[in-house]
Amino acid sequence: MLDKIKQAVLAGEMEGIAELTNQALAQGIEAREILDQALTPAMDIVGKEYEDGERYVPEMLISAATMKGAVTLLKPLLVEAGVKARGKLVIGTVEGDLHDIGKDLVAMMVEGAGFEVINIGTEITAEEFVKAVKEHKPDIVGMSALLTTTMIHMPEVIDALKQAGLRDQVKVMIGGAPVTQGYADKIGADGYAPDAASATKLAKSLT
Ligand code: B1M
Repeated sequence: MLDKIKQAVLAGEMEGIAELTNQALAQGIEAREILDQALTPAMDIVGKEYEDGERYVPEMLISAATMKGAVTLLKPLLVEAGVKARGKLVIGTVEGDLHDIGKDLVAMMVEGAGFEVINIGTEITAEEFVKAVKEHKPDIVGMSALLTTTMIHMPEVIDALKQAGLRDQVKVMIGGAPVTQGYADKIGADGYAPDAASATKLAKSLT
């Protein structure tokens, strides 16, 4: 059954995943086992295949959505069993930028890795990032930018976090097509990831 669930995520079988997950639970398989032995290993493979160029973005999105379908069913049971999220990520696209496909992919993959993810959307100003950090108290704040004209807002968010006295309490990770490791170093972010699979690894390493 666990292997069936793993294969369903790999194949992106969104329609069948809820039934399979419910069948597994009915057979007495624990939510934690489904997460650790089927869903997480499947997403690890998806991430690896994407990094190796064997899987493309749409296929990764479908697998991530399939995993999300199972996680939604398991979440209340995991909470009940006291399984803590691995960490909390607040993620948004910076001011003036409405690109969200990559950001949502990162959000889904990081959620798949066991994080609680609060996706605050697009065109998020520095003040709104600070407000979200105050409200949700995440371990990591993630910023995405797809335009050379909007990535310049990333250091403004870092400055606003400093001004609010919050910079020591959160790690900052950034990404998006025009963003580089050099830029992350320059603006004092804690990490940069070039794609969703690496973003998941980075989030794990930052918590
Ligand atoms: Co826009 N656009 N766009 N666009 N668009 C680009 C980015 C562009 C490169 C196209 C081009 O000219 N060749 C160009 C930017 C040029 C530049 O600044 N260097 C561009 C432009 C100019 C514009 C407009 C200004 C066009 C216009 O109106 N004149 C306009 C701006 C609107 C605005 O934001 N204010 C605009 C609008 C749009 C659409 C609305 C039509 C649409 C967005 C739809 C949406 O997102 N809901 C759109 C799209 C689709 C694109 C392209 C074609 C695709 C972007 C995408 O979704 N890629 C893009 C060209 C391209 O990239 N080929 C382009 C797929 C996605 C999975 O990859 O977003 O890179 P990506 O995310 C990756 C990584 O970057 C990383 O992981 C993701 C997954 O692997 N990553 C992170 C992303 N965020 C991360 C955060 C992390 C870590 C990793 O940590 C927090």
